[in-house]
Amino acid sequence: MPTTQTVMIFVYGTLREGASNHFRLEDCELRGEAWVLGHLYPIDWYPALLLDDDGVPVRGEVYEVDRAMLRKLDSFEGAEYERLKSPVHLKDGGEVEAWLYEYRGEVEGMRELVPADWLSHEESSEAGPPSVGCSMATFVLLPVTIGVGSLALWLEGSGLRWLEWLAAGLPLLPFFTGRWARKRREKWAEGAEICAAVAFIAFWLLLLIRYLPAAFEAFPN
Ligand code: PCA
Repeated sequence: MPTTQTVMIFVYGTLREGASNHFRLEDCELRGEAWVLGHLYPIDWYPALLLDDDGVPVRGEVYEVDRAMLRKLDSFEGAEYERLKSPVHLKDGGEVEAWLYEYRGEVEGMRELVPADWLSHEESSEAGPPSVGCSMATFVLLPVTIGVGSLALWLEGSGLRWLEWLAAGLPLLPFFTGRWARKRREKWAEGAEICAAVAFIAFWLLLLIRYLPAAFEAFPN
């Protein structure tokens, strides 16, 4: 029977047990509490880590995850972070090589967190994850876009130009709300992006239905 290969990952921010994104690691095996040397900054409702041998111990946990989970986490963390391998010190002694997400953005002028423990910072601050507003908007906009598009097709030729313009412009909205959901790192961002893509595809299909017969009529052979 094929066994799934697992790798180790050190988490120090919202993925930690008790923090806002830990649900993403549910079912992954905890290898233990751990720390790396570096600096921790509160960027927003999530932190940044910069590795530095002259830094302070940044607290976190090591988990065992499979490759599929690693890919999911990569897509969630996005371009703001780079996943790299680093030596990590286990609290119970010993050192392991683990993946971690180092921040790639700007931290200049930002106050460093000392002690470098995101969990106690998240508990004591108001810095909760963003609401799911943009994702919700995208979910609602999907049926609205398809509905208005279909209505415009159905009432075609009735002289309702504004309805055609509305049908043409609406797919842009879920496209943007989906992008914003991702930018804000909302919990349902993946679902919102899928909805935005479906709205876009539906838009093109409606366009095809609308204009393809006319194109065939223009060029019958
Ligand atoms: N999530 C990753 C990196 C920063 C964040 O909020 C983590 O918890 O390790």
